[in-house]
Amino acid sequence: MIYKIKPPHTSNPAVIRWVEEMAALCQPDTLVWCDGSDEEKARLTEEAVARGILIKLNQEKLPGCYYHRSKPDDVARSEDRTFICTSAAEDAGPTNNWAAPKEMYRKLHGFCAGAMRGHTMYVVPYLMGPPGSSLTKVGLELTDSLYVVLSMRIMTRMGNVAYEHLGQSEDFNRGLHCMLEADPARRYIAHFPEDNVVISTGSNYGGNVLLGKKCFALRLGSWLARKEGWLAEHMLILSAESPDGEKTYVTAAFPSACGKTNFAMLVPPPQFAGWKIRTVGDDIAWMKPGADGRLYAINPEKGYFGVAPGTNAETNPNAMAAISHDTIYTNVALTPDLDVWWEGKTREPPPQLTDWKGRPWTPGSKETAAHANSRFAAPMSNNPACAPEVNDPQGVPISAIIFGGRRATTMPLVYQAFNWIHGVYVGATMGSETTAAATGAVGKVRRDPMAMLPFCGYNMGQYLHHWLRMRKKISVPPRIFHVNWFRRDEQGNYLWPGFSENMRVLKWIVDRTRGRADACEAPLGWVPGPRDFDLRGMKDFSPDKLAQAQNINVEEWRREVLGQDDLFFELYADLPKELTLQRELLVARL
Ligand code: GTP
Ligand code: SPV
Ligand code: MN
Repeated sequence: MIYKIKPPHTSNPAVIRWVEEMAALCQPDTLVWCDGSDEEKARLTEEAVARGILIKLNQEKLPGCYYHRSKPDDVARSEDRTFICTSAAEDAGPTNNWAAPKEMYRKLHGFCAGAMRGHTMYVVPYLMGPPGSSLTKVGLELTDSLYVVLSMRIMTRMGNVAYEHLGQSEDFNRGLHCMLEADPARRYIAHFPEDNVVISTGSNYGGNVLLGKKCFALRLGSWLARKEGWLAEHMLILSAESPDGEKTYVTAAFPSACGKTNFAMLVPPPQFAGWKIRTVGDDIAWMKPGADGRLYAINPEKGYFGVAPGTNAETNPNAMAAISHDTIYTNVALTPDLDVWWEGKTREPPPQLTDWKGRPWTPGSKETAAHANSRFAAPMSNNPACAPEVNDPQGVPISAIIFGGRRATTMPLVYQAFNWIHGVYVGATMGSETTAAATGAVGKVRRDPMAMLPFCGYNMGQYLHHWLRMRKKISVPPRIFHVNWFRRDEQGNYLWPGFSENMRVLKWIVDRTRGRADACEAPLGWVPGPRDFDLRGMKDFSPDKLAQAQNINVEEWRREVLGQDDLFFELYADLPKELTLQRELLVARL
C-alpha cells in the first residue's frame, strides 16, 4: 500500500490494522515504524536539522543538544481547544469542554483526510511506566512531526520495548497527531475516553502533541484510574533520605509552572548536610494501593519537559546538569555562538541574542528574549539526583501528599490537613495564579482542584468522590499537606526564599509523617510550632518573618471561602457532601 522504511516490529494485528486505517485516512507518502534505536535517533535528528526543524546547538558547550522554534501562536497548552468526548456530557463534567464523540471524530477525521500527503507518518510505540510494572501502559502515537518523534523518545520509553510489553493485546492508547501547519483554526486536542483514543490537530507544541503526557497519562489516565481503582495525578515524586539513611517518599501536586520540577530536584542548604533529595518524577504520578495497605507511586515518564525561565545554577543545579547535554530546547533565546539563554539563567543578560522569534535582541529590547513558557526536554537519566527507584516496577510507598498553589496572599507557607477527608477538601479547593503554561491571562487566581483542572479526563465532582473512596483501599494513608512558596509582602517581594530553603518545610513534613515533629492546631490545620521549624543558618530570615509567612488573616480567608464557593456551585450536581461539611467546619474554626 504505502512505502515503508523498516517493517513493523510487531505482529500484533490490532496495531497493524489501526496504523493502516489511519495511514489510509491521512495518506502519507511514507510510513516509518520507529524502533527506538540509537541509529534511528541519529538518522531522524540529521533529517530534522536538514529540514530546519531543529537547529544544532554549540556541541562543545551543549553536546547532543538541539533547538526548536514553534510558531509564535503555538507556544503553550490550549485549554480552550481541549475536549473530552464522551457519549454523555455529564461524564465530562462542568469543568471540561465536551463534544459528542461522533461529531468530533467526523470533524477531525475531516481535517486529517489526506493531510499527510507529501509527508511521512511516524509510528511511535511507547511505554508509560517502567517495563514490568502492573501500572505500566502502552501507547502508540502516529505523527507527521519529527519534533514530536524526537521529543517522545526523550519523554517516554519509546520503541520496541512497547511492543514487547503489549504482546498480542488490543489494550493500547491510540494517538493520532496531525500538525496541519499548526493552524489555530484547526487546533483541537480531543480525547475519547470510551475508546482510549486521542486526536490532536493543528498544533506542534508540548502538552498538545506529546500525547503520552497530558493526554494519555493524565486525562485518559485519570479516566482509567477511576475505572481500575488507582490515581493518575499531576504530581512530582521525590525521595528524601535522612543522614542516617531513612528514606521517605513524597508526592506534590502544584499547578503548571508552580514549582514541581524545582521541588523534585531540590538541593538541601548547608545546614542540612547529609540529607539527599532524589527525583523519582517531576510532573506525573500514577499511584496504586499495595498489598501492605500503602499507596505506591510510579513516574510514567522517562524525561522532563521543564520550564526554562528562572532555571539557573543557583536555584536548580540538578536541572542545569540535566539539560547540559542531549536536550531539546524549545523557544528559548540563542547566543551568537549557539548557546541558549532565558530570563533568569544569569543575572546579567548577554549583550546580544536572537530571541525566541528569531529576531535580534539586546538587553534594551521590550519583549523577553525567551518565551515565558520556553521549555527543555531532557532524559531523566541526565539528572545527577535521579532516584534509582525510577525503574522499580513496584513504585515507591508514599508517606505524604503535598498540595500547593501560587498565591501572593492568603495561603500560609505550610499546614497539615487533619485527616484524609480534610486533605481532599484542601486539595479540592486549591487556588493558584494562572501561568504562561496555558494560553490566556496570566496571574489570575483560579480554582484548580489537585492541580488537575486542565487534566482531569472526566467529571471533576466524580473525581473528588474517587479520591474520597480511595481512602478505604489504603489502610496506611499518606498524610496530606498544603504549601505556598509564593506569598508576598506589601512591597511585592516573596516572603519565603524558596528553592533549596524549601528543604526546611520538607523536613517538617517528613518528621510529621514519622511522628517526630510537634505541631499547633490552627484554623486551617496543623502548623509547625516555633521550635519545630528549623531556621538555622538562614540569611535575612527571622521568626517574625516566618510568622508573617504563616499568618492566617480572617478577612482574606472570608474572601477565600467565597472564592471556593464558585467552584462548589459549578460542581454542585456531583459535589461530595463531605466537602460541603468540611467547608462548614472551616468556617466554624475561622
Ligand atoms: P509544569 O512543568 O508546567 O507542570 O511546571 P512545574 O510545576 O514543574 O514548575 P517549575 O518547577 O518548572 O517552576 C516554574 C517556575 O517557578 C520557574 O520559573 C521556577 O524558577 C519558579 N519556582 C519554582 N520553585 C520556586 C520557589 O520555591 N520559589 C519561587 N519564588 N519560585 C519558584
Ligand atoms: C504543564 O503545562 O503542566 C506542563 C507542560 O507540564 S505541557 O506538557 O506543555 O503541558
Ligand atoms: Mn505539568
